Amino acid sequence: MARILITSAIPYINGIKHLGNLVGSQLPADLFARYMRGRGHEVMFICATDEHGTPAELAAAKAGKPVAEYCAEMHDVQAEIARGFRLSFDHFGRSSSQRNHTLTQHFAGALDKAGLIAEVSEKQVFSIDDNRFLPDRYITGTCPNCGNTSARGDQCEECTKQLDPTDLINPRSSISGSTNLEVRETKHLYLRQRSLRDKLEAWIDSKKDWPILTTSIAKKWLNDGDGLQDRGITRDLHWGIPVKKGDQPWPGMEGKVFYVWFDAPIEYIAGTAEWADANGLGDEAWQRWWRTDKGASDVTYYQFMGKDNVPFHTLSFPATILGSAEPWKLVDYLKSFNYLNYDGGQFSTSQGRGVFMDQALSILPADYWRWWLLSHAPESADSEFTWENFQASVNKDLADVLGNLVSRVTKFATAKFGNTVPAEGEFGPQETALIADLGARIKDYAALMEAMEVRKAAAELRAIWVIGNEYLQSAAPWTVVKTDPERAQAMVRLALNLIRIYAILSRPFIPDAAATMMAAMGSDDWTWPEDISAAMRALPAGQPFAVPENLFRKITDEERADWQTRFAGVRT
Ligand code: B3M
Ligand code: ZN
Repeated sequence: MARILITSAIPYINGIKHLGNLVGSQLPADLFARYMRGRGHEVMFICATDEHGTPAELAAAKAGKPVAEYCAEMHDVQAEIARGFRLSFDHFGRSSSQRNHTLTQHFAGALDKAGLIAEVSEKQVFSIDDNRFLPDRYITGTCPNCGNTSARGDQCEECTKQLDPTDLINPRSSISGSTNLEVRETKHLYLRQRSLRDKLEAWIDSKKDWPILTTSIAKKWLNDGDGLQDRGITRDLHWGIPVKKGDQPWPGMEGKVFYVWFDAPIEYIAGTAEWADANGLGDEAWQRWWRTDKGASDVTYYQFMGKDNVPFHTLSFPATILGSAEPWKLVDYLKSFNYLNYDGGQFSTSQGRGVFMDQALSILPADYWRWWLLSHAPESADSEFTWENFQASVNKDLADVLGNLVSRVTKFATAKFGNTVPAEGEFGPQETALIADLGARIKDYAALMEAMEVRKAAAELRAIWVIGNEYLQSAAPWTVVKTDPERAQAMVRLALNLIRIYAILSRPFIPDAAATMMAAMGSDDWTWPEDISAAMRALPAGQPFAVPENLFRKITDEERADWQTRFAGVRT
C-alpha cells in the first residue's frame, strides 16, 4: 500500500467556477484520488478556496459585504457545488484559516533567516481620495500595448499583457473612479528567487517523467528574457495574512499583507492541518504527509492544475519550500491541463460565457458532466465543449453502451430466472475468451489511470463496456434460453458479475451510477478485479439482485437546442 498525497489548484473565492476550470484541476484530481483509493492505497486529497488578494476584496465590495463575511458565504457555496460534483476531498479548506496564517508567516520567517528576503522600496500608485495604495486590480486605465481603456493594473484582459499599475495610461481608482492619484514610495518584501535558480533548474531537470506541457512552461520562465525574477511577496492591502516573521512583528511592514500567490500554495499544507483539526487529530497526523523528517519520505505527491498556474507551482512555491531549508515535501508529479473552450469561443468568468458549475448541475446529474469532461480532457491540446458533442457522448457511451447493457441483462435475468443469480450451467469458450480479453484490458486501463492519461483511460473504459455488449450480442442468451436454459443461466451469471466489475472500474469516472450498479447486484465488495477469473465468479448463485432505475437517460434534440440558446449569452 502506497501513500498518495493529491492537491488540486485551489479556486478563487470570487464567484462560481465554469466547467473549464473544473476539468483543468479539481475533476481529474478527484478521478485520480478515487482510483488510488479503489486500489487500496492511503490517499490524502486536499483542496480549498483561495480567499485573498484584490479579486476577493473587489467582489465583496461589489456584493456590498464585509470581505470576511463574503468569503465565508462563498466558501460554503463552492463546498456545496463540489459535493454536487462528488469531488471527494478529504478536506476542503480555506486559505484564510488560522492554520494558513501561521504557516505562511512561518515560511516568511524561515526564508528571511536563510537570507532570501530583500526589503525593496518601490513606487506605487496612491489614491488620495481613497487614502490607500492601489495595487493590481484596484487600478484601471488604458493599456499601453493595445489601447483597451479598461485594462487592470495587473493585466490587460484584451491582449493578455502582464502590466504594472504604473504602466497604465490615464489611470483611475477601481474603487472610487478617482483620478486624483500620485506615485508614492512604499516598502515591500521580495523573495530572492534568482539565487535559487540553479537549485530549481536541477530539481526540474530531475523530473524526467513530467508531462511536456509542465516542463516546457517551467523552463520558459526559468530561461526567458532575464530569466527568473525576484518576486514581491507583500501588498498594501487590508485583507490577507499580516506580514510577520513567524510570530514576531516585521519592522516597517505594519499594515501590509502577503501577496495572495505567496500564501495560496501554502494552503495545501495548511489545508491538511485543517483536516487534522477537523478530525480531532494532532499535528503528527498532518505532518506525516508533509514533513520528510516526520514520515513523509514515503509519500508520493501529485498536483493538478491548469497551465496558467504551472509557473507558480514549478518555480514560486518550490522556491518557498527549497528556500526555507526545512524538510517539507516537494511535489513529485505535476499534471497540467490546456484549456477547454466553449462552443466556438472561450469560457470566460468575467464575461459570464459558458456553463458554470451550478448551472450544469441544475440541468443534469454530476455523472453526465464528469464523463464528458474527463473523456474530453484538454491534455495534449485545448479541447472544445459543444452541445452536439455532449449529447452524442452521453447518448452513446452512457445510455446506449453502459446503461443499456445493465438494463437488458437485469430485465432479461429477472424475467427468465427470477431475482437471484442463477446457478446452473458452466462457462464455455466464449466466456473464457471474454474473461481473457477483459483481463488484458483492465491491465491497460490501470496503467493509463496510474499514468494520469485521462482521455485514454476513458477510452479504454468505454472499450471495456463495449466488449461486454459484443459478448452479449454474440452469445445471445435470449435465443439460447429457448433451447438450452442452463447455458443461458451461465451467460446471465457472467453478465451480472460483469455489471459488478463495471461498477468497480467505472467508479472514479461516474461514482453515482457505479454505486447504483453495485447496490443493484446486492454487493458491497469494491475489491479491484486483480484476479479477473475469480472476480467473474464473485456473486454467489442465489444472491438477490435488482433491476436498477434507468442509469442514464438520453438527451433529446429539443433539450440540446434549448440549452444551446440558454447558455449562448452572458450569465446574469
Ligand atoms: N486560485 C488560480 C485559479 O483559481 C488560483 C490557483 C491557486 S493554486 C495555489 O485558477
Ligand atoms: Zn492590452
